[in-house]
Amino acid sequence: MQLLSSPTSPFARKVRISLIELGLGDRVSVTDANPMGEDGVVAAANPLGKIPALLRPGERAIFDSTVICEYLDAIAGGGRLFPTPLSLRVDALVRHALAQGVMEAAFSLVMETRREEAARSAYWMSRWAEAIRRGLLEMSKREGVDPSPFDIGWIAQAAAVGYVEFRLPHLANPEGSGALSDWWIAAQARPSVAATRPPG
Ligand SMILES: N[C@@H](CCC(=O)N[C@@H](CS)C(=O)NCC(=O)O)C(=O)O
Repeated sequence: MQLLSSPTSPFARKVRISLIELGLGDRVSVTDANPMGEDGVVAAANPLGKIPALLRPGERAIFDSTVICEYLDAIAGGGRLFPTPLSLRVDALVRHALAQGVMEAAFSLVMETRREEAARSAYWMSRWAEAIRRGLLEMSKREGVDPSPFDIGWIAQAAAVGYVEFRLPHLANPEGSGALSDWWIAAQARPSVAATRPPG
């Protein structure tokens, strides 16, 4: 299988961390693909034109990042990233939803700041920045400085926090988020998180 990815995409990082956590690194090759490129490679795999996408020989490609992670969890035996007991599953999925929302707001904000100044929406930029601030504060309220198992919620949280730190460092440590900084220091010591750091 082949993962269309990029070293800076937080959504792709979520999948790359999952691959390592599940021990599936040797079943999937990771290929850099530019969703903004004109070569049509990404759109051929995902009509939405987004990465990550997982190409499977002779079978339909899988997107988006959450579906890929659920598929990988299943082929690794199931129940590790997406726990089966309902209360654990819902807890992991809500943490995942929070982190995914922070990634989406952060990605939108980064893309908006790349537009010409006159074309930018101050309203949306401030709304996304607020969502990131509240999202990080909510993460810092959650228990899990030593999260075990490292489920899909913690994996997404690592990808989200890492992306904000990488692209929007001025938003990365809102006042009152000290517990999240502690969590992030511990999370970065995991081989899966360390190996997928964005470049630079
Ligand atoms: N919901 C998707 C989001 C993926 C996404 O937005 N990827 C970005 C790269 S970080 C992308 O390909 N954007 C291209 C676009 O929005 O046209 C997922 O979780 O996989």
